[in-house]
Amino acid sequence: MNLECIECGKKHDLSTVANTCSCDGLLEISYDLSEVNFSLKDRTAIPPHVWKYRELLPISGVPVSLMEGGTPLYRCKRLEAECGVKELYVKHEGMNPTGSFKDRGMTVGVSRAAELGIKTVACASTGNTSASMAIYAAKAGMKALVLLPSGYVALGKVAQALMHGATVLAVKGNFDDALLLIQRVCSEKGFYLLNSVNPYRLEGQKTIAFETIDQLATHKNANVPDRVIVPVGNAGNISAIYKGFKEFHELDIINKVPMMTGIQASRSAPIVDAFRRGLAQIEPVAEPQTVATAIRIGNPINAPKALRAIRQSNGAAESVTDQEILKAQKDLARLEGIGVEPASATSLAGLRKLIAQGTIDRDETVVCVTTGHLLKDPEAIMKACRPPIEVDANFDALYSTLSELERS
Ligand code: AN7
Repeated sequence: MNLECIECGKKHDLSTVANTCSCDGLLEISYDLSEVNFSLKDRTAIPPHVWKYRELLPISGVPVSLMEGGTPLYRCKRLEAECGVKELYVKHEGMNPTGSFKDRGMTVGVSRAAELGIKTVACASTGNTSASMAIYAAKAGMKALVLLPSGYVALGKVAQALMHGATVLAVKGNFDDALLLIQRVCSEKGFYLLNSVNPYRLEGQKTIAFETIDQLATHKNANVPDRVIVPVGNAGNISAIYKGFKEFHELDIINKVPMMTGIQASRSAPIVDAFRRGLAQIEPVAEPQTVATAIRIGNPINAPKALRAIRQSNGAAESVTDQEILKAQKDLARLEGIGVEPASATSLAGLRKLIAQGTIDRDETVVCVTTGHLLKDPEAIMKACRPPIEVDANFDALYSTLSELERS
């Protein structure tokens, strides 16, 4: 195993707690795959779970685990018909222990912190990272410090961080401000940073790719999807999933790497902008906005990894409006029974847009990743749906309301 800079290739000692190189490049964990004792030849017989893939994870001892991963991959026939695409699957990451994909990364990140003897873990978060870090810190007996952008974190996520015992501070600024603050606090106070700039986090998240392949093998006509569509905020997840596919490709488990396709919210879309303009680096968005508060991020720290993933896989990047996001959220809920928070619905909204543009071929097999559960953001639900109608507790009142509804 190596810890390598993605920009200059410098190898770093595995005992380092730094997340970036002296050249400021992001670090990445790499394996000598010819050395991997891959006992997973009959992988599909074992139920999915992050630690099923431990030969390709950077932790050797007993992990801090709450049985993360193993999320359902749904075939979505009604949405297929509606979107006009040949095969559509949804990988519902909202079915993890805290209701988001972050748990896959946190089990590895907190296991690493435990190996290092860390007492306090910390993060800045739009919500889900904080909820996830809080439960794994609780499980490991560590302290957790969280910085949230004040006023822009969905209720369910704050509630989780609080109940699991994190110290939660609401910073009067956006996520990007909070991330700068927490990075400095971590380096000055020796706290362990668990944002997705931490390469151990991304190792856990790459198991989304492994599981998708194993689950598709059990569906009759499918093996490797042509395309995987991922909501993008701080840009860690799309980079991690790409890395997972690349490792399975190098191990000859799959014969191609899917086209990685990243979707951002339209007023928080620096990666889409850089992709369209062919820029080597993003230009940060100073005041990001979107109803999808999870991805209200203007300066994604993993942008170099994400742009590489999208470009090297011949993928795409697109942005969607709040209106398109909310429509996709409702359609997932009402056509397929898949309840997701707004940020997660960007993958379906992006699919529709890219089909309409002709970027996505109707013959493709597509997997949309939905990253977080519906109940994370109850306030967004109450804005999107008609509230319950009050009725008196007698049959006359009930029937008169029901017939009014039938007429309307
Ligand atoms: C539901 O919790 O950044 O592109 O601090 O919660 O890997 O950042 C959340 C991100 C997509 C974007 N969907 O993933 C945080 C945070 C949901 C999310 C993303 C997030 P990345």
